[in-house]
Amino acid sequence: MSDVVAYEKQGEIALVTIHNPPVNALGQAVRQGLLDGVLQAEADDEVKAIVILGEGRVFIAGADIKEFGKPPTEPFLPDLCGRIEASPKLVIASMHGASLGGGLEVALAAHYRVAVPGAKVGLPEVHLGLLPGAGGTQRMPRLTGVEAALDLITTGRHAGAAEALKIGLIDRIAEGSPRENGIAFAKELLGEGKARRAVSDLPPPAPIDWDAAYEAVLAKGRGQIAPAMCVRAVQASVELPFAEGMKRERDIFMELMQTDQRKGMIHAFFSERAVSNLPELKGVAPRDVSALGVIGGGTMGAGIATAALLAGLQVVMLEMSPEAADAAKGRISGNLQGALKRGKIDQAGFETLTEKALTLATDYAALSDVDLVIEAVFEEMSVKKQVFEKLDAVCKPGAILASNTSYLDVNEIAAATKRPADVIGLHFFSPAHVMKLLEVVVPDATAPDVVATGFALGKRLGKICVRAGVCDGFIGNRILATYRTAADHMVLDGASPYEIDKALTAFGFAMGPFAVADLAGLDIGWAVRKRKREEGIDPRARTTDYPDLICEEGWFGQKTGKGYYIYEAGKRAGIPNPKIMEWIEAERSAKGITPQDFTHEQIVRKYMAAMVNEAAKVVGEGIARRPLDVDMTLLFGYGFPRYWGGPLMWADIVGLPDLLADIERWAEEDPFFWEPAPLLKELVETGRSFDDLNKAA
Ligand code: T1G
Repeated sequence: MSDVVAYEKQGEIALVTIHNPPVNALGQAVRQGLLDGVLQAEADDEVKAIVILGEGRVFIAGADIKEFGKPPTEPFLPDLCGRIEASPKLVIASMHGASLGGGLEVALAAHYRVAVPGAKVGLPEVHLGLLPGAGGTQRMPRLTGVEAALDLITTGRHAGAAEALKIGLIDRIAEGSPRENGIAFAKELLGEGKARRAVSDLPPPAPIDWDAAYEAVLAKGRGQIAPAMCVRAVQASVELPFAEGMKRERDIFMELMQTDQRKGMIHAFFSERAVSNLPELKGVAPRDVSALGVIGGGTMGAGIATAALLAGLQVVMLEMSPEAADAAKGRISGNLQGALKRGKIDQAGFETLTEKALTLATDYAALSDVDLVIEAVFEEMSVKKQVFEKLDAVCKPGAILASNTSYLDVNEIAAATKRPADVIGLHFFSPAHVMKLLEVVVPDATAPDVVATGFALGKRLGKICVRAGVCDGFIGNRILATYRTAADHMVLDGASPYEIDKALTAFGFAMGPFAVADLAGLDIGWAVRKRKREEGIDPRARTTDYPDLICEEGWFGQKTGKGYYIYEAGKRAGIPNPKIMEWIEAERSAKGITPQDFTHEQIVRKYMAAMVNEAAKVVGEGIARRPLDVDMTLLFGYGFPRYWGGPLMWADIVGLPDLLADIERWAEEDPFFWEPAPLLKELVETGRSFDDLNKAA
């Protein structure tokens, strides 16, 4: 047998065990080993049943995604599944951990399936821009019916063992090890004289209104095509004989394999794992963090405290008065109620977290023994410096002092302490217990193990951590400021905020920039504009006046019921606020601008070019380590459509030369805003892509 698949005989039962860490992915050697194992068992007359199982923490995580994009090698997975199913011996899959994608498809090719109680199953191929390509869309409906199959296949979600049993995906749940369960189930089936049961021989399920299902899934996918194509594959499982259904599935799979969305989503899959694998952290041990201090119990501080409590940390919440501390506790309890409702914690857990794990304090001395403190106080440098001076005085040696600032200079904050090596930025995104992005902002003096601790804490809180250098806005907010300005410029030049929002939701954003601003609160942008005016704005910068007029009316968006949109009570979607266009038209004429028409394509192109150009500057200056770091920041902090993989993967897909040419053309009119990024020019000159930089990092 191969070194990734072991063969063993226990009396009349053959055990074929995959051992391909870390997740038993079905690379070519594993597929060959499985085939050889089945053939070896079939050649042995004493063997009456074959058990397929996985060594390690999962059964099989699926096809080997690292093989995608390379020429397929035999045995092809669909053929292997067909061959397993055709075996004259009884084949049992004994599952544990994750059985996903091709892994579940191998199990569906078996005649019977047994799983441990904690097993998870799923066909998550849509998250890679694909569909199950080894019979999943043909076999699953025969076992579960169309509705349940479409739910799992089009969402890619995982189902637990109990649900899998209920819908007929597995036959048995057993408490033993996969090996024990497989042998016991095989003996039971043999003892009862059970026949082989090829799923493909089962009758096709009842049909549904396929076009309605297709349209509904397409609408839900917000531009993603794979989920809708899954409907057509499942439709084939009902309307065509099995072999023809398999061919239809294969054709759709190969079609999706060629799409940009498959490229973008696989880039996202590997990048969300690679983004926290930093060379400089290799071998650097993080400091232990079990008790966390949080200063400031407003929305951000309460969110951070909630995330820490849910991750099992002790939390000391410091506020300036007992009343403020109680208000903070109220916000945290409210957040935890949400976790309770979603089943993330039970009632006992809720009480433990709020009554035991959380300590309220109003005196800095309460922080003397915590391992790490995160301040989330008012975004004013003088206030931050006072806080850090006090922390420096009371916190134990080795305690890490972190700021949640979203743009202030963390070098300057560190310099206010005697322990700059222990100071770091941990920039959470609101709501901090929900948003997955954490920018780990690294000032010059910060010690490597403090950076490692920031990443370890972020991972423990379930975050996607991105290393950021120190600049105004770090990675995400700096890039946001630029593409948001591009939108404002387009408004001055003739596009309406509402057309821009529509164009970008059609591109794949959940919301356009103006609807997002209404959601976040227009006063936030107002404060940033005031700060930047105080700091001094380059006279070459094109500025817009109408946004301030909206705020001067006290219209801050959803929270005041009016902003770019008017929000009627109880309705999330607003209707355009007519006053806005009046102000915009007045400003255009005051500035002598003749409004031009913008197509949705032109809006997206300009908006994205601004995003890419600033992102290229952020990478070129070393604020972001690699292009993938920017992609993950925009995906997990700013709602960038995942099926593009991120703005710099989008740029690679659409082509850097033409993008640079557009930017250079726009720079002729506005050389200050559209100054081409040196890195973008260098990549175009050398014929490289942003992804080439990721691979070289
Ligand atoms: N192929 C290759 N590498 C994989 C992999 C896969 N399928 N799954 C995980 N890895 C790597 C991952 O990149 C990481 O590598 C390491 O394993 C640990 O992963 C024909 C076409 C199984 C739930 O989409 O959901 O089958 O960073 O950190 O948190 O129909 O991995 O250490 O170098 O995520 O314990 C369908 C994807 C494939 C499942 C475990 N299957 N994987 O989570 O570990 S397409 C999937 C996961 C397919 C067929 C189709 C998770 C996990 P590194 P990890 P984890």
